[in-house]
Amino acid sequence: MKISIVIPALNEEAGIEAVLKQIPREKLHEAGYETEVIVVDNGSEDRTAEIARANGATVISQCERGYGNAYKEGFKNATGDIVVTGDADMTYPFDRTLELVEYLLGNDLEFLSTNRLEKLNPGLMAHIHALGTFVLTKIMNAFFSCPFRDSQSGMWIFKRYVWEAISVESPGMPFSQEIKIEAFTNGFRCAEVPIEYRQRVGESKLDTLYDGWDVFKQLMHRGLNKRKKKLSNFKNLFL
Ligand SMILES: Nc1nc2c(ncn2[C@@H]2O[C@H](COP(=O)(O)OP(=O)(O)OP(=O)(O)O)[C@@H](O)[C@H]2O)c(=O)[nH]1
Ligand SMILES: [Mg+2]
Repeated sequence: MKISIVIPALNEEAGIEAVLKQIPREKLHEAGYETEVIVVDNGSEDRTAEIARANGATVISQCERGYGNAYKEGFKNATGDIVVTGDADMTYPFDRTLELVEYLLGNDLEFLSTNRLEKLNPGLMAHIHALGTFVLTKIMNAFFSCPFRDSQSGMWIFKRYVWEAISVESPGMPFSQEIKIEAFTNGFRCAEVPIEYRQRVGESKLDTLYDGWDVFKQLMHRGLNKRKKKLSNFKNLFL
């Protein structure tokens, strides 16, 4: 069985080497998995691509900026049976890839997301981001009856055929909640597992106001559309 690890990166020269070194490729190999590591370089102006290549990753270029655009290009190039994702900034525990993959397979799951909030060390995420994530997650839960507790987590472990069966359009940060909504509402066997969220290396690319608004807008748009569709199935009849 083959695992594709897909990592979007925009100017992450400070963290990319440590992220790639954290992936337990030998341990995965010993456990019988073939691995490929794909770094999607999203138009970096620093040495991200060069460092990634030197550390054994296949580097793919996506010139069109955006977190979602980067993932779409990465998934298009992934050839594994299972895909594992995460940021290029040391916040996600890639060193636990084997356990996460075995959790997916052992529980007969198709899409496993991760929850950063349950074990969160309060110093590691800005209060505004933690609060924003909590509120956005509650809205997502209400609109789609989907029980994820961290709608914004960027580490997912899933069977690649799930990606081929769903339609995720967001070019930017809303991609993260959209992939979860799509996997869940299309009936795939989903679950969520708590992970340790770690100290970021390098500068954040997240624009709290712009990205927060973008994520909120996409959620409301999708949620209200779904509601409208449901209501349009109801006919007002007159005798
Ligand atoms: N925000 C953003 N991230 C991108 C883009 N292209 C690639 N990325 C990568 O996507 C990942 C997510 O961006 P981050 O800046 O870590 O956003 P975040 O995780 O919400 O914020 P932090 O908690 O500060 O890390 C990182 O690996 C980025 O390098 C882009 O256009 N915008
Ligand atoms: Mg990050």
